[in-house]
Amino acid sequence: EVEYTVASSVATVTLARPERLNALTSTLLNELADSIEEANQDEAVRVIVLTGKGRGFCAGQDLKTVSPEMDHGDYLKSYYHPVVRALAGSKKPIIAAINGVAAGAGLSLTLACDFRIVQEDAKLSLGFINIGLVPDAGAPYFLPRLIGSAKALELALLGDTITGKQAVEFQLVTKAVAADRFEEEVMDFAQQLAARPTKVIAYIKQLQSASFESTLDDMLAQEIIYQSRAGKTEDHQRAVQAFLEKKPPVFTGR
Ligand code: LHQ
Repeated sequence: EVEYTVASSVATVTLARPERLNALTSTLLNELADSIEEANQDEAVRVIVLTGKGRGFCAGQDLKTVSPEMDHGDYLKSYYHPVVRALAGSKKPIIAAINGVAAGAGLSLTLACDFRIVQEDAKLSLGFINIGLVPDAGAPYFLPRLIGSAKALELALLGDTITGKQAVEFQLVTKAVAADRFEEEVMDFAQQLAARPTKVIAYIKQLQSASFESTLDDMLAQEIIYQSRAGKTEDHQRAVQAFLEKKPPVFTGR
């Protein structure tokens, strides 16, 4: 239910139940967590793209699998949280390529990624409230951090659908792109990231992820640790050399 390919340093992880708008099942979520981990482990991979097969990105949990006997909390813990942790804990940059509708937990998963590129006319909805549920799959953590408390509450309580274009105004996404240019723009963006100093990207992500739970003293201590590591990378040392020789830097990720 998940397709996985690697080409030119980019791993593409594709949600693949197009007949159900890639609605999420326990099998799909297990495969998704495994694919993200595989990309994280593979040294040939420098960027991860998460996308959906067919006309949509993801319609959230497959509501055909939901029953009154099910404990939603247990389900989250078993199937969603490993995916959220794999995405949020990834040392490699992850781009959510939102190729169409993203609803419920489908939208939540994109919030745990580093970048969201969306089709202009895609429909985005937190939607949980429309079926009497609270936002989950990391959304209560990520959404207020991304767009601020008032806007996050607005999306969660109204459950409104917004277009990709409107999502840019909400600062919910990195950019919105016309459907006919979408795949090309995503791959260009991924290639640009793949050509950056991959180790240092990991350090930047780790450093920033500590920010909101830390004091200034904590963060100054953390920047000492990470800049010390960055200073020892081959990419940094070669880039300084290239600068002094008035050449463009070439980053190998080491
Ligand atoms: C679907 C779904 C779907 C099954 C479309 N399931 N079939 C939940 C519970 C427990 C624990 C953990 O957490 C969660 C997390 C959640 O994600 S809850 C939120 C679940 N998702 C939703 O409430 C969204 C429901 N779907 C929709 O509102 C619409 O389908 C959207 C806005 C996604 C797409 O609208 P359209 O583009 O108009 O497409 P459509 O509605 O015609 O859907 C196409 C087909 O896919 C259709 O089947 P059919 O046999 O009639 O062609 C839908 O029934 C099916 N489908 N979403 N989540």
